[in-house]
Parts: sequence; structure tokens; C-alpha cells
Amino acid sequence: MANLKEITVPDIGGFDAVEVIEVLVAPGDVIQAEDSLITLESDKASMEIPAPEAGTIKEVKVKVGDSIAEGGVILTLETAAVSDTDKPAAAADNSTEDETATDTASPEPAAATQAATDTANKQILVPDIGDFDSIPVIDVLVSAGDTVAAEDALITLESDKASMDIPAPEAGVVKEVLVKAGDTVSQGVPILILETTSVAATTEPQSSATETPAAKPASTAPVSSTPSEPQIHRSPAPLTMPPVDESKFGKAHASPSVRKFARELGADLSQINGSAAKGRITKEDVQNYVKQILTSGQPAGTGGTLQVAELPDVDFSAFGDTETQPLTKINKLTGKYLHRSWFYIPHVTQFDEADITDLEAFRKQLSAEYKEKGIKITMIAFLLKAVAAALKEFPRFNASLDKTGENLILKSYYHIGVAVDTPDGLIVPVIKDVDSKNIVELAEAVVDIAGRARKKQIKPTEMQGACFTISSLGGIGGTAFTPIVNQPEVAILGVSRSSMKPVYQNNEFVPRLMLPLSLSYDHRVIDGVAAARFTTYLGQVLADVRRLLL
Ligand code: CAO
Repeated sequence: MANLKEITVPDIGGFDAVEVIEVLVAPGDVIQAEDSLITLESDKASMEIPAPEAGTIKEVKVKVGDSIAEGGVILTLETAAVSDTDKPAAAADNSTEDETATDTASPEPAAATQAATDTANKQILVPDIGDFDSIPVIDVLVSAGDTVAAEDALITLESDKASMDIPAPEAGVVKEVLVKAGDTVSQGVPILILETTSVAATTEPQSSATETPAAKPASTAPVSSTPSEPQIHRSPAPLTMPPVDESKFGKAHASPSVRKFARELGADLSQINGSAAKGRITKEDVQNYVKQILTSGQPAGTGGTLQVAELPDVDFSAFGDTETQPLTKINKLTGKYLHRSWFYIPHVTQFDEADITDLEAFRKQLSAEYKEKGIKITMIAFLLKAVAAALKEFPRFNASLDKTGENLILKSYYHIGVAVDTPDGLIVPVIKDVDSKNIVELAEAVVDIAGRARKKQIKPTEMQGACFTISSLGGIGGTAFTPIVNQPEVAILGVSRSSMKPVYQNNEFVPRLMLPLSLSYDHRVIDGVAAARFTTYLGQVLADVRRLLL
């Protein structure tokens, strides 16, 4: 007899809902253990979920676009039974068919009953709310018995970054509210039970069960429904509006509908004086504020307002043949984060060169020794070690600004991100506790993370917690570049390709192997002198790695 097993999402590292971007198998497929089943993509990484064992796919329970968390069922797999080896194959097959027949036959009567019903109780869940988790409910805007229209706000959530109303995905009558103010919720948490009315029942006379066989949800058994996109208000304000201070917006005294209105207009509630009792901001206050901004006629470049001309929409096909290629999700996310860092951080890049002539000789010797063990030792292992030493020497580089921008958080751990080029775009897995790993361990760690990153096997938790990033283009080429600081870090080291150069030493030019270093830093935290000292120190360590022992 065969076994039917539910295959669930394994530990994906602290993320409670991740989007399915690819389904790699279909019912009937025969798979081996470790074959990839689906691809998940969070805001930080994509990863493939492998089959825990071999078997035949019976049913796939997820589709592209679904969100799924650890423990969520991906599919049912028919695996060979342990105790069945001496039964004839046909008998085993028959028994499977019987089981399947029973399984698939049972829902039919229920569907018929459902078809006769013109209302359905739907469980309304918290939809995809971006990279937020466990957000407090600050307002419950409906109660049992209320009639709501599609898009009516149901509850208001407020994180430290934004407030958002969760709208009804469709019209109906609230049967039961499942959350209260003060609860914390994440994507997928049930908010309430909504009794909805089917379209057929509202637009046509009542049909008989046989005329409307489409399975409507049973009125008693709630089915899950995800509301339409929440009004999460992180879209940039219109170009003519000053940027919204998210940390203060949430604290402004205003009702959810006024917040929503302000968000739609890109108005920063924290800049508006409320005219109602206790300084509460009204819709009119928001309108007046927006009017004032729009009519102030502030000329470009005089401060405050971002007066930037809109980007032109160019029809490139007017100049020749073109092809439109969508960006990958990683491209889009990386672009968003890089743009944000580039926008908020005043960047300066310090260029330097390290004499790695001796180090390269040592690396080659070490590489040859470890080749048999299959370990490839490249320059980046030494760079990681040298950077960890430099971070210890210059603790300001191993720090982040807090949210207020007024305090520096100094870290006593040395986790370093390594930018990895993958077919889907740039991702930055993190090597933890670099200071306590030796060169061989670091070389292995780089090969491991780069390999897994390219196979989409990096867990989201492996992308978190970096203090500093190294971006090495040394394997490719170039003499220098200006990497963008990976916020909330305060500096990033770009490394280009080493080359032989004539260096003037003891009254003569000698050929030395020079490694170009490009250190970009956040000028709010690090000044130019500190940056020059940092790269000088790195250069000294790389020129003579015995210094790492000091
Ligand atoms: N100078 C000269 N040669 C170098 C070098 C340097 N600075 N760094 C590496 N090399 C050599 C290596 O020794 C290796 O030589 P062999 O093929 O002869 O063994 C070759 O270049 C290829 O190295 P590699 O890139 O495979 O390995 P690595 O350990 O140096 O780098 C990793 C690993 C993951 C950093 C790299 O593969 C990568 O993905 N780099 C891209 C980073 C990136 O995209 N940055 C983005 C910049 S901002 O958008």
C-alpha cells in the first residue's frame, strides 16, 4: 500500500509568510528526494524548497502568488510504503485508487449543498502587509452586525514605520470580529468572519442547486479570503509634497479615515496642526495644509520641497527594434533598497591600494595545499579577516545609526555581508562571527554562501545582521568603483582586480601586486580622516598578514 503524505514548508528562518514565485512540479510528476518543489521569495532572498523524499505528486496545494509560512502544506506526495514490499503492485495501486476515489468523492455532496446557499461566511485574513510582522491593531472600525462595502476599512494597524487600514475585500455583514485593539497581527491572521452574498444570488432570481453547480462556500464553514491590497502607506509622496516623517506620522492625533486621506494626498500629518478638540486633525485641516503647499509657489532649490522634474516616458521603439524584459523580483527589491540608501546617506568614497604581493604568494601556496581537499582559497577570505580586524580597530565602522539618527549603536559582533552576483541579481548573504573564523573556514564559508545563493538556497535569516559589506569585483575586472552603503550599515568595501604596478621603493621602481580598495561610507557617522585611516590600516594588514596576529 502506498502512503499519502502532506509535504510542508520546513524552517525558513523566522519569516512567517513568503510568496510562492514558482511551482516546479505538477500532479503525476515522479520526483526524487531533494528535487525542488517550489520557489519562495521574500523581500531579501529567494529559495527553493526541496522534496524530503521520493514519490509521486498527487496534488499541489499552492499556486504562484500564494503566501506560505513554515508548516504550510505544499503538496501531497504518494510515497512507497515501508510494509508493503510483498504485496502485488496491482493490489497496492488499487488500494491507492480507492483511497483517492473516497477522498475526491466526499466533497461533492457538500458542493451541492453549498450551491443552494446564497451567502457564505468568509474568514477575512490580514493580507500581505509588506515586510511588517506582529503589528499592533490600534483601531477596530467595525463590529458584529455591521454591513460593510468592499474597500471599507475594517481595522487600523500601526507599526513604528506606518499606519495602514485593512480594507474589506468584498461587501457583506460582519458576523464576528476576531481581533481587538492592542492585539498584534501578521499576514494570514484572521481578522473577522464576513457573511458575503454571492453575485448570482444578488443579480439573478434564486436558481436550483443543479442549475448553479459552481461550488459556493458553505455558509457555516468559513473559507479564507484575503482582502485586497491593504492601504499600506509607504508610497512616495507626490514630488511637490515634502517627504512624510513616518516616525511621527503614526503618532499624529487623527482618525483612521483622516490618516487614509492624508496618505492619499502624501500629506505629513506630523506637520499639521489639528483644529478639532485636543488638537485632533480633521479632513479640512489636511485639505488646507495641502492647498497651502501647492499654492506656496516655492521656487526650486530654495529648500524643503523636492522640486524635481518628472522622468520622461520615452518611446524607444521610435528609434529601432526593442524588447521589454521585466526586472526580476530581486532586481526590483535591490533597486529599491539601493535607491533608498543612496538617497538618505551622504556617501563619500575613499580609494586606496594595498600591496598584496606577499599575500598573493601565500594565498597561492595555501590554495595548492588545500586543493586536494576541494577548498578554493581566494582573496576574499583574507579581506574578510582583515576587515574584521579593521572593524575592531575602528569601532565606528562597526555601528549603525538608530532610528532617531541621534545615537550610534556600536556592535560587539563582527558579521560581514558578501555581495554575490546571481543569475537573478545581487544578493548579500552574511558570514557570522568573521573574527573567530580562520582563513580556511572563511574561504569555505564564501564558497558555500555564493554557491547556495546562486541556487536560491539562502534562508532569509542568512541575509540578516551584517555590520559591514564587502563587494568584490576582483574576479571580473575594473580599477575602482563607488559601492552604495548597505543601510543600516555605515560603510562598504569595494574591491577591484589586483594588478602589477611599478612602485617606487628604496630609490627604485619595483613591480608589486596592488589591490584597489574603494571604501564608501556614511559621512554622517564617519569623517574622511577616519576613512583614510581605515583603508590605510587595511592596506597594512593585507601587506603583512602577520599583523592579524597582533
Ligand atoms: N584580483 C584579482 N583576481 C581576483 C580577485 C582580485 N581582487 N578576486 C578574485 N580573483 C580571482 C580569483 O582568485 C579567481 O581566480 P581563479 O579563477 O584563477 O581561481 C577568480 O578571480 C574568480 O573568483 P570568484 O569571483 O569566483 O571568487 P571570489 O572568492 O573572489 O568572489 C564572490 C566570490 C561571491 C564575491 C564573487 O563570485 C561575486 O559574486 N562577485 C560579485 C560581487 C558583486 O556583484 N558586487 C556588486 C557590486 S555593486 O552592484
